[in-house]
Amino acid sequence: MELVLFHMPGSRAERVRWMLDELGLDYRLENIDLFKGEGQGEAYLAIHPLGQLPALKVDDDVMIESGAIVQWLAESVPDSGLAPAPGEPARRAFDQWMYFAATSLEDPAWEMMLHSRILPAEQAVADIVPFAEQRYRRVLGVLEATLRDSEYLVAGRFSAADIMTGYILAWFPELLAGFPALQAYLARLQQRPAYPRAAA
Ligand SMILES: N[C@@H](CCC(=O)N[C@@H](CS)C(=O)NCC(=O)O)C(=O)O
Repeated sequence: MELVLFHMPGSRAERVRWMLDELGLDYRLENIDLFKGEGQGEAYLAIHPLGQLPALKVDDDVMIESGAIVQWLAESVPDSGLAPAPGEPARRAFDQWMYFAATSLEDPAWEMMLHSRILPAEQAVADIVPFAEQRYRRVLGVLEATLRDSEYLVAGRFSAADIMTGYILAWFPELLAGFPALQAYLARLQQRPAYPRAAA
């Protein structure tokens, strides 16, 4: 199976790179510089119709959406234990935290990111940031309570749900002050050899 990951350091493609490295799979990186507009070039739009990262080419097929890709990769190596099989009791928690990371956690974090660090001043709406931060802190509280008694989100062992979550937590490490279980959790994830060091 030939795998090509369309990637830029720091982008959501890091989730996929992290999973590929956890699984020890061979792949090629194709760098797309979003800041130079390469995402919206004709060549890349033929790969990803929104011009976003990541995209993973699997032989002649292309898959988009970081969460779906990470999950599919974990399931394609069942012995990895990085995704409980459908039907296993732990699968409920797995599905829950995968979606939680991609929606409840990522949405407010992305609003903060867009309006405080990415959009040019004339497009950024500064008033969005404190409200998004408030929502983000509530979500962090939920994760903190879950991780107080458990090293990882699903059945006490590392899984794709931790990749989805840890990648977002690394965007604003300063907001983890006051959430000691989350600080320890992120540090634990960052110690893994496969953790993508450019993600922060
Ligand atoms: N839900 C998508 C979001 C992809 C996404 O927004 N990627 C960003 C980079 S982290 C991007 O490509 N932004 C450029 C754009 O939207 O034009 C996923 O998780 O794959």
